[in-house]
Amino acid sequence: PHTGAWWRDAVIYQVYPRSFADADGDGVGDIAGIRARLGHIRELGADAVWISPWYVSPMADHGYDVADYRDIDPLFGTRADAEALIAEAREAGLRIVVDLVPNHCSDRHPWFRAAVAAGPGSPERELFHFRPGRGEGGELPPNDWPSNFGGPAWSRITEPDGRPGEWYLRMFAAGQPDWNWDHPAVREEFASVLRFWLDRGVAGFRIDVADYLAKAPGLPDRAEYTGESRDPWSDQDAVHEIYRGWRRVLDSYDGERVFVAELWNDDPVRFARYLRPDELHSAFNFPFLQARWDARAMREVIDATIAEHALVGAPTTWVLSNHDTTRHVTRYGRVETGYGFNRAELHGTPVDLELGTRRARAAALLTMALPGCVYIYQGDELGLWEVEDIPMELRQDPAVVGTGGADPGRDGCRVPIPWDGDRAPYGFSPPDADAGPWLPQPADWKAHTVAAQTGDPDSSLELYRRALAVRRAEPALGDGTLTWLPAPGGVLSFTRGQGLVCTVNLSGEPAELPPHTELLLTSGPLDHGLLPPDTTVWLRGAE
Ligand code: ISL
Repeated sequence: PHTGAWWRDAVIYQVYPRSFADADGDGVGDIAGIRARLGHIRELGADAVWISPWYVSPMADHGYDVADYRDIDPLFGTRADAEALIAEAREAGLRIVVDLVPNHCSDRHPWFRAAVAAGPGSPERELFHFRPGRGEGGELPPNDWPSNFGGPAWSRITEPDGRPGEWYLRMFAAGQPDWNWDHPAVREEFASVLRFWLDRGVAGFRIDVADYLAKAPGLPDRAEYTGESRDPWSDQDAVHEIYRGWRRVLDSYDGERVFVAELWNDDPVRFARYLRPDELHSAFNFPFLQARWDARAMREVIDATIAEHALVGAPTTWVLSNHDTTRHVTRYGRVETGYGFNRAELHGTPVDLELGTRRARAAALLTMALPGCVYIYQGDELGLWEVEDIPMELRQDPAVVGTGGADPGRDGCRVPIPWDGDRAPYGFSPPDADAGPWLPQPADWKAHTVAAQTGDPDSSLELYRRALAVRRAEPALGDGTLTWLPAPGGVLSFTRGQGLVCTVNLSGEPAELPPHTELLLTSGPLDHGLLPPDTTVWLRGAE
C-alpha cells in the first residue's frame, strides 16, 4: 500500500501556527513553538505537516494576506527558524508542506503600494484589478461580485492627490487585493516563489482558493456572465494553464514534491479537471467534510470521490476539519438537526458533545481506513470541539466584522492547543508569558490536554496514535481500492484486501460484527459483542 509516491497515502497534519505553540510568550504561536512540539506530530504518526501561512503579513486574515512571500513574519520567527524547522522535520521523518496564497496578497505588499502610488492608468495598477467605480462620482463598486467575508468584493482607494479614486477587486477582506493573473509579471513572480521554497526543501504547497486565480474576461456582473463555471470569479478555463506551468516547475525538482488544492466545487467533473496528470496532484475532499452522519450520504460521497479521482488517477483525500470549518465534534453533535455544516445558521444551537465525540472517533477510524491520504487538523486528535462561546468583542476573524456578526466566524476552531496543566494557557505559552492566548481557551480543557490524554487508553489521542500505528503496519491500508461488504441498513462495511475489514455503525441500533478472526481496533467499547451506534471497528476478516 505504502508504495509509489508518498503523497498518495500520507497522513498530513495541519498546523495553524498562530494557535499551535507559543515559545516566546506573546500569546501567539510561532515557529520555535512548532519546533519544540514536533515530537507530538511525530509520535502521533503523521508523515507530513502542512503549515498555514507564516509569511510577512499585517494579519488582516491571520496570514492569508501576504506582504512578502519569501520571508517569515516576525510574529512567527525568522527565515532561519523556518529553515531549521524544515531540516529538523526531515530528520524526524516529517515533510513540510507550506501554504501558498496566490489569489491575493496584502494591501501592504510593495507591489500593491506601488500600484496605489503610481495612479490610475499606470502599468503598476495592471498587476491588480483596478477599475473606476460606477455611478456619478464613481461611488459604486465596478460590478456586483460579493466578498466571501460579506459586502461587495471591492474597496475604493484614495488617489495620491487625495481624492477618492479607483476601486480594486478583493474577493476576501479589504486588506487582500486580488492579483491580476493575466499579467506575465504575476506569473513569473509566483514561479519564482515556488522555486524559492522548493530550494529550501519544502515537500509541496497547499494552494489557497486554487479555483479563483483567473477571472472571467471583462469582470462581468453575475447576470451577464455566460461562461460554464458557476461564478465569473472562479473556476475559469484559464486557471488550468497556470497550473500546468506550476507543474512543470515542480517536476523540475526530484519528483517528491506535491500540490494540494483548496477549492470548493461540488461538480465532480469540473473538480477533477484540476487533478489531471499535468496539473495538481491532489485536492481537499470538501464534499466528504460536508456529508451528514448518515450511512447512505456517507457511502454516496465515498463512492463518488473514489470514482471521480480514479478518472484522473489522482489519490483521494479525507478531511474532517480545518481552520475554516466548525470542528466536527460539534458538527456531528448538533442535537436539533443531527448534523450541521452552516455555522451562521447553527451557531449556538445545542450540541451533545458526548455524541459528537463518539461520532468523531468513529469518523477518524473511517477516514484512516479509506484508500488515499488523510488530513488531520491540529486538535482533531485531542477531540477538541468548536468553542462557540467566545465573546463577540474578542472574536478576531475578518468574516465576523465583514458580515456585521451575522457570521460567527472561524475563531472557534482556532483556539490555541492545550498541551498540559490544569488551566489556561495549558502550556500553549510559557508560564512567564507576557500575554494570554490570542483567543480565550475554555475553562474545562484540563482533561483534554496532550499530557492528560497521553497514556489514557480511552483518550482520543491514544486512539489516533494506535490507529495510525496500525495503518502504518497494515499493508492493506493506504493507497488502493475498497470493496463494500453486505451490511444491515445504517451500517457501512468494506474490506481493503488482505482481509482487513472496516465497519461503521451509523444507525441507532447495535449491529452484528462481520465474521472475523481478530479485532484490531474499535473507536469505542463493544456492547455484548455487538457494534454500538456511532462506533467503528477494524477487523481481520474471516477469509
Ligand atoms: O470559511 C470561509 C469563509 O468564511 C470559506 O469561504 C473560505 O474563506 C474559503 O474556503 C477560502 O479559504 C482560504 O482562503 C481564505 C482564508 O481566509 C482561509 O483561511 C483560507 O483557508 C482567504 O485567503
